[in-house]
Amino acid sequence: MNKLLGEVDPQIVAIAAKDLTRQQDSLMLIPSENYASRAVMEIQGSILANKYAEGYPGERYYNGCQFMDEAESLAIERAKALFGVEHVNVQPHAGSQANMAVYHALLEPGDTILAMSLSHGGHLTHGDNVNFSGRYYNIAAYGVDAETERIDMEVVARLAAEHRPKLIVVGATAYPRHFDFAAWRQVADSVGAYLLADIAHIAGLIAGGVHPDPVPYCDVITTTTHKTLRGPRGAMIMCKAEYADKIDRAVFPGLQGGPFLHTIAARAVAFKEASEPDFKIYQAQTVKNAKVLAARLIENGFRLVSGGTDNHLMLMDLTSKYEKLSGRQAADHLEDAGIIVNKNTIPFDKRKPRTTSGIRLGTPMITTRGMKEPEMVLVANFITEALENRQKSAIKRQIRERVKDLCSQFPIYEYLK
Ligand code: DSN
Repeated sequence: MNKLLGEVDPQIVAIAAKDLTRQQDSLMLIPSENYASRAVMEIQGSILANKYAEGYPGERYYNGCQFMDEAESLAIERAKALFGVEHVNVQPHAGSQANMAVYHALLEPGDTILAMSLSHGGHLTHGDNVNFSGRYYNIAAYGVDAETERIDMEVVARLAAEHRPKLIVVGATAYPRHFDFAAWRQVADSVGAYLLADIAHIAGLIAGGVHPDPVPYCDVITTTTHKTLRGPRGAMIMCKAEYADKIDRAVFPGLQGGPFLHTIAARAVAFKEASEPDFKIYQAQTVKNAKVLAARLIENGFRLVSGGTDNHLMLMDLTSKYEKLSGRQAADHLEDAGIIVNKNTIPFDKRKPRTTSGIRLGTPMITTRGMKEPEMVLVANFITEALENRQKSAIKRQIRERVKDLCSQFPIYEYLK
C-alpha cells in the first residue's frame, strides 16, 4: 500500500513519461485542452478518490462524508462566486452528462430542442443523430450563414417560431465568434423556451471577463472544467435557484451515482485559481494570441472560417489553399512537425466528419505555457511551412526540431522531470 508508483507499475510510469515529453515538446493547439496546474493535479490524485458520497452535502447516502461535504461545498461556493450564479451542481462527470442532466430535468422525451448542428460547430449532445440527444428529443438545428459564416439571429428567431422548441441551446465547440446572449434571451422569450448556454469552450474567457456574460440571460449554463477554465476533467451545471432541485435530482439519482470527490476538490482548486488576478491576464492573452495567430495565418494565405476569431479558437478552411488536402491529412502532417491540432468540419463541408476540409486551432495551451504575440507569428509560420512541405519528411522533421526548441523556452511541469 505504501509503495511508490514506480515500484508497483514501471510500465504505466513509462507511458506517462512519454506523454510528458510529448506535451513538453509539441505545440498543443487543440482548443478544448489545457495544462492543469500542479495544485489541481495534486488533489485530483489524492485520498479523496477513496470515498463514496452519493447525494449532496448534508444529505448523503453514506456515512463518513463530513469532509466530502466540506470539499463539495467549497467547490460550489467558489463556482457561485466566480460566475455570479444562484445555484451550482459540481457533480457531472463530463460535459455530456451535464447537458444530459439539463434535458432530463427540463424536458420529456420527444420535446423539441433548437441547437447548433454539429457540422456547423455545435456538439454531439446538441442533437446529433448518433447521440442520445438526437435519439430521444426532437431536434431543430440552426447553423451559420453561408456568406458571413456567423449565426444569424433572425434565422434563429424564424426557426424558433417555426419549431416552438421547449429548450434552446446556445453554445458551440467550433465557433470563433462571440455569442450575444441578450439576443438569444429575446428569441427564447418569444416562444417561451428555456435557454441553456453550453459554455464549455468559453467558460474561462467568461470568468476572465473577455467574453460576454451569459448569466443574466440564461436559465441554465453547463460547462466542462478542463478547457479554457484550466481545471481538472469534469463539468458543472449553473442555474437560477428556481431550477436547482430539478437539476440536482436529474444529476443524482437521475443519471449518476457516486460523485468523484477527488475531481470535485480539484475543481474547487481551479475555481480558486480562476478567481485570482493572473487568470484574467491569462484569458486576455489567450484571446490576443488567437487574434495574432489568425492574422498571421491569413497573411500566409489561409482562409479562416468567418475571417478570423473573437475568442480562443479558429477554424482553418484548407480547401482555399490546397483543394486536395483533407483536415485529417493536414492534422497528421502537422503532428509530424510537432504541432497538434484536430481535424474539424467547416460549415457546408463537402467532406465527411472523419475526413473534413478543416482543422481547428486554439491558443489556451500555448498561452498557459507563457507564449505571447511574437511566438504566435512563429507558430503560424511553422504551420504554414509544414503544410507547404507536407510531402517532405526531412523538412517536417527539421520543423519538429525548431518546434521543440521553441517549446523548450516555455517549459511545463518541471517538477515532474
Ligand atoms: N470534445 C470537446 C471539444 O474538443 O471541443 C467538446 O466536448
